[in-house]
Amino acid sequence: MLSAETRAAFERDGVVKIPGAVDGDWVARILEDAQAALDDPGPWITDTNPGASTDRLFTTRYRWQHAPLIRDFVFSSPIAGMAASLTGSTGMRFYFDHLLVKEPFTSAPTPWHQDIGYWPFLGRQIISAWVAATASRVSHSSLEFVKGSHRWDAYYAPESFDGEGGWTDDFKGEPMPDIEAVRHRGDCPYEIVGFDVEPGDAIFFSAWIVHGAPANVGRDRRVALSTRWLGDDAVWHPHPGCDPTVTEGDTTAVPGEYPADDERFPLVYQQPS
Ligand SMILES: O=C(O)CCC(=O)C(=O)O
Repeated sequence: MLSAETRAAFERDGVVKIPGAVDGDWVARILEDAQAALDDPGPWITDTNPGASTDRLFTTRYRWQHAPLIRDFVFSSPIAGMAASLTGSTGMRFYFDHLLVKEPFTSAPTPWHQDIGYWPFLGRQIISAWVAATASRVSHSSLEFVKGSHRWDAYYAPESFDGEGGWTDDFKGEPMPDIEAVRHRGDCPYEIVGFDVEPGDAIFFSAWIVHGAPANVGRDRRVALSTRWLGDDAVWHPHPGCDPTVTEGDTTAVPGEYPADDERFPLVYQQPS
């Protein structure tokens, strides 16, 4: 159980950092898994510079059913319980894993975006846990957030991380405001907060918060494992332009209803009664 202060900060800001959320063993295993994933990436990847050791954003997702580390991490790390505590949810179902590697001198930022439009779900208790496996400063591509934007009445169109389009193009809706264009202006309406991280720190954030990450200007690889979690109020909401890793044909979840599909979205945490 996290402190009342931490939970209040999450409710207010839409994001909190939990220092040392996972221990060094998990960190070592995530780093090992990242190398394995670069060598054998799986079907759901973004790769801006295949094979390169610099200037490359590589992501792979939805590996939990066959990658042993990811499976162990989902079911045995403390992350699910923390996600429940922060959202005030009694249960936490798992949605998917997303490993993100930014090689040294990666010029492309992670674009400002809101996660919820990418996903076939709606609900306020949907949360991500981005666990750093390497130290990273905001100036070296750690995450930034528009504080409080999870409370905006907004549902923005997703966009691809590599700028190449793809399944996100099918979404018809409001585009993300150009946060970068105004962030340094005196009249910028947004309060932007970034988090420097050490290995094992976790940044938990609402699926509704606007976030991104600058380029990696450093000499070090940046590695993080983001896991996505569904709380009690999540409902299945497939729509054009949403992530095709799990589609309507793959699940027993019913549109507009809680996704009680133990195979696709396993219940990993249940608050003791
Ligand atoms: O690691 C990054 O650069 C972006 C991560 C992100 O947007 C996420 O986990 O939702």
